[in-house]
Amino acid sequence: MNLDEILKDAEREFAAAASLPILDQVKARYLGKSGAIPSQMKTLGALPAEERKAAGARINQAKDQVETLLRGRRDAIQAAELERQLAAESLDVTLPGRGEAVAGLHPVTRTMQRIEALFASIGFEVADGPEIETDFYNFTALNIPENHPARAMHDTFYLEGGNLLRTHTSPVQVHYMQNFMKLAGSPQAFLSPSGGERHEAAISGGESLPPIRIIAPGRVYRCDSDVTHTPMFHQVEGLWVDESVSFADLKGILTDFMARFFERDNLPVRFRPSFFPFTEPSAEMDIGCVICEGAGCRVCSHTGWLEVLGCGMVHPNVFGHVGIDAERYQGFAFGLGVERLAMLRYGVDDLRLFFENDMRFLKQFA
Ligand code: 2U9
Repeated sequence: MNLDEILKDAEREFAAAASLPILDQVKARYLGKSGAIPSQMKTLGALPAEERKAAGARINQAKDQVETLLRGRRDAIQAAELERQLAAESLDVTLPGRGEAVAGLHPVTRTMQRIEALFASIGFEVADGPEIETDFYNFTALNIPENHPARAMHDTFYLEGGNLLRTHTSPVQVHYMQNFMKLAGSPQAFLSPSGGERHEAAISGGESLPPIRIIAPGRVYRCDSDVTHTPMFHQVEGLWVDESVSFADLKGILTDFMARFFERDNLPVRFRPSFFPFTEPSAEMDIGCVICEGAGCRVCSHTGWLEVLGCGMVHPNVFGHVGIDAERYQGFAFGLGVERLAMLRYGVDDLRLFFENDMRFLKQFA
């Protein structure tokens, strides 16, 4: 084959190569070890010496031409590929946006944060503690001795080894008071057990203890599941201990809290006598129905009243378990269910909605 034919064939084959891998195959046929151009080189040896130089120069010239053709075709293929890619990835910045999905907090979290903010505004500190507890912290320290019927009432989840899932957040306050008393007797500067307020000197002998003013929000567990009960729910409990805390303080603080929580200036309230092992006296607090304003509806069972929390003065036996002198200090405590308050505030009529994670429900609170 003469060089002109080789060049013509190369031009045609390069032009037909549609992609870089195919182009490489064509290149091998012309410039590869046993390709057309090196094969021509090998024929030089058979030529008479005086013709060899000129023939060699012609073959080199043909090789340069093949390489130029190859480069040209490679550039063209690469440019076409880039063009295709740019067209595929093109972005029309004039199109209307799809909109950002807005994240939101779960209504129970929002309710808990609202409760925390309202109590923080009157000087309560937020305390927390473990969800796995011992019998002592969940029951005994709260004046619920072994074999007391109240233990059965709590439908406790027991764990292997004897620990349990806390049935209320009250153990948090027990831990807090124990740590508080440990710090009160320590010779270093006195920090509150959750690291909040700072009291410069250690408390000794006849000096007064600083007040304890805490709320304990968190998950609690009871082996109970039906339309109005879930095995896990949320509580906020509160505790105020000082030398002269009275039932009147309890009524004032809780009445004001409910009015602010439900944004009602003159929210009717009433306290009914009740029983809890950890408080004496104990009471249940009702508010005027926030759904029907007291007229009577399905939510308040046509009574005009809604039960919203339990409360009372801390039982002296509870103080005894944490080493606080019940002769000198008094305190009030309360406990409420967060889901219940969330249902009343948002007008949700089915507790189970809080646990299903249906976006159509949750989106309404974003
Ligand atoms: C300490 C001492 C006393 C917390 C209290 C209640 C009354 C109460 C219920 C409300 C609805 C639980 O979620 S619920 O089912 N709670 O009625 N809780 S007094 O008393 C305490 C806590 C800690 C050291």
